[in-house]
Amino acid sequence: TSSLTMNTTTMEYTLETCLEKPKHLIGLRLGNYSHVTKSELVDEYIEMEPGGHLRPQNCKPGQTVAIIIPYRNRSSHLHILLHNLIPFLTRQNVDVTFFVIEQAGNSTFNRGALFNVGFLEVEKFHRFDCYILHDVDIIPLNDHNLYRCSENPRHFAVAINKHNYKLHYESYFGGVVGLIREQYLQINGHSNLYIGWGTEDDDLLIRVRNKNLTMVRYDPLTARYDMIQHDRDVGNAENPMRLTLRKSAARRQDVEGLNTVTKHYQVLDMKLETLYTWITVSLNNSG
Ligand code: UD2
Ligand code: MN
Repeated sequence: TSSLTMNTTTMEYTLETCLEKPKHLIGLRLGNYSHVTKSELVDEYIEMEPGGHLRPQNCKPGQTVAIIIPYRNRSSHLHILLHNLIPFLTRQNVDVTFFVIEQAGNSTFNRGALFNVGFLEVEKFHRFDCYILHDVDIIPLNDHNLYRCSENPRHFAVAINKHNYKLHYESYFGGVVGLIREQYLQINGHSNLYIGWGTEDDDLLIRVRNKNLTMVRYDPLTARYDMIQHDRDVGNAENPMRLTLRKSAARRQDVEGLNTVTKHYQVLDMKLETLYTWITVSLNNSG
């Protein structure tokens, strides 16, 4: 059902603003984990526009959303994620663009730095209202979990299968988070210093709280996810420095992060594909 209104002076139809909570949401469902190829996705989702842009056809969206996915060597997870997210976001009437930020080579993976790189590179296309920072392997199950930003930073991935659909711990901030552009700038993004697995998500919440921002969550039934089961990747070993680094999180916040990431990376390639904008970067994890 589209919501057209006619302006009786100009005799033109204008689209009405999308409802905050669309009527055709369906609630909790199982994820779809069947194997799917990139070309099958391209064939299935003809509504995708170059660079991975999806937008509501029947109403005017309230905000523009960028979904940033840190990535290396997880194509099957990426395809499953898109297979679930595209119909999910369509039902939610989200104006969204997908960005995959791929770390090149075999330097140790740095999830935090990749989000900072993603934010800066995405800004060159468009200043999105809302940035959703999304693991490649985690599937939202309830479309009442609205992929939008509000005045407070949101932790989306509250209840994950691997933690029996319960919040892992009170200050857990992993998996999927969302912030408006101004807030990501205000907190100076992620730390770039977490090289390898772990604790960069805790550091991010320390940054949020240190700027007196309040993190919000939906209830666990709404914010329910499945993480596709996987082993630890080669090149993403547990970071032995992670707990030491966390102790200085607040002190480092303003001097290290989004404002210093430019010295850590180079863009090697950028492609506007049907399903996403793909940005390949080399990271040097020193200093
Ligand atoms: C947990 C958190 C995650 C992050 C991580 C610690 C959940 C659901 N997720 O994930 O947010 O805090 O711990 O760093 O609790 N990736 C690649 N290729 C690689 C390595 C990583 O694409 O070789 C990306 C991918 O988007 C992946 C994410 O980094 O989802 C996190 O890595 P993980 O899934 O291996 O770590 P996990 O599940 O322990
Ligand atoms: Mn994972």
